[in-house]
Amino acid sequence: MGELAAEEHAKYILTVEKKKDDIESVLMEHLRINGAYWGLTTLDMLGKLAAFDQETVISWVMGCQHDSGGFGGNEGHDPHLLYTLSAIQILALFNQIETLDIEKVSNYISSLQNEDGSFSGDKWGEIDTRFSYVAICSLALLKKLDKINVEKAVKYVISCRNLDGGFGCTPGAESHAGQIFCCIGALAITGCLHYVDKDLLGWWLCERQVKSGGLNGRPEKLPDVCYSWWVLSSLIMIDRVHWIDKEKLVKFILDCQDKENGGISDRPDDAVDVFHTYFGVAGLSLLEYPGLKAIDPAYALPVDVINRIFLH
Ligand code: GRG
Ligand code: ZN
Repeated sequence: MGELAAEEHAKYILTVEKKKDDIESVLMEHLRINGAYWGLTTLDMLGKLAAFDQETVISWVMGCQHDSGGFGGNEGHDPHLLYTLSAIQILALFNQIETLDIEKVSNYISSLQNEDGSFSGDKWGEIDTRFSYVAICSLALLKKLDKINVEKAVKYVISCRNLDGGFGCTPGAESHAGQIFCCIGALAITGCLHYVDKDLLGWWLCERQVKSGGLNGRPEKLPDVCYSWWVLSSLIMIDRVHWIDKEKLVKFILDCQDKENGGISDRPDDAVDVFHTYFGVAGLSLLEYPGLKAIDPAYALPVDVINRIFLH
């Protein structure tokens, strides 16, 4: 199986960032701020964030902010909660949260809470537990959770729990590992994990491991490196990570590397991308693979960054 090609992965991310006008970058233009968060967090886990020009990134991120206080996916794009969290996370990585007008950003986020406690992603109103997580994580990083009704927000998340122990995007929607990460993350950050049946959910989550060692996101689906993040972080938050075979999962992730040119793909022999490179490296970090910075399973930022924010 070999080892993690750490140098190659760092080089891959640095070159992707520079190739701003190839076809993939054009297609992903609206996702640039998300992509920047995934890439920069990966570099930090690999101990290579210093290789990046901090000032250019920060001024570009601040240029993505809209008058409303929210951030768009790129300069001139409409604001959305998903991009707002990525912007805050990037600033946190560089110890630059103070650059923000915290009042303005937190007012934008709290304006998107609905009467039932749920959150809309933007002014168009789509509701999803992803947005509950993003709002709660963002406000916690800004130390502004008091701007929302946390009790109602938690109640809404709990209302999306299913009989199988998992969570979906809205009440009654099918359990999916990605939504489970969002709901468990939101409950972890707000100190409400006691509402979760950890054994039942832990059982559903550890059943996601298939023969190859990889994890899928729902029953009968193919394994994918990204679930090494969505499933594993959830298992850690509910204290059930010892229910999966860690060694087999490490092997699956390492088998998805392009060892020559860097990058990690969703499954062995597929094309690599920045997102799955993050998920692979973050999964290995959660599995305590040597040489990687530890990542916080709820905030999706390196533990030293989280400690800098909350312990000082
Ligand atoms: C800061 C870590 C972090 C997250 C921000 C965007 C977000 C909040 C959370 C997304 C959670 C989510 C729903 C992830 C799932 C993504 C995914 C692989 C969806 C594909 O689902 P299917 O059902 O694919 O189309 P499968 O794998 O089931 O074939
Ligand atoms: Zn994936």
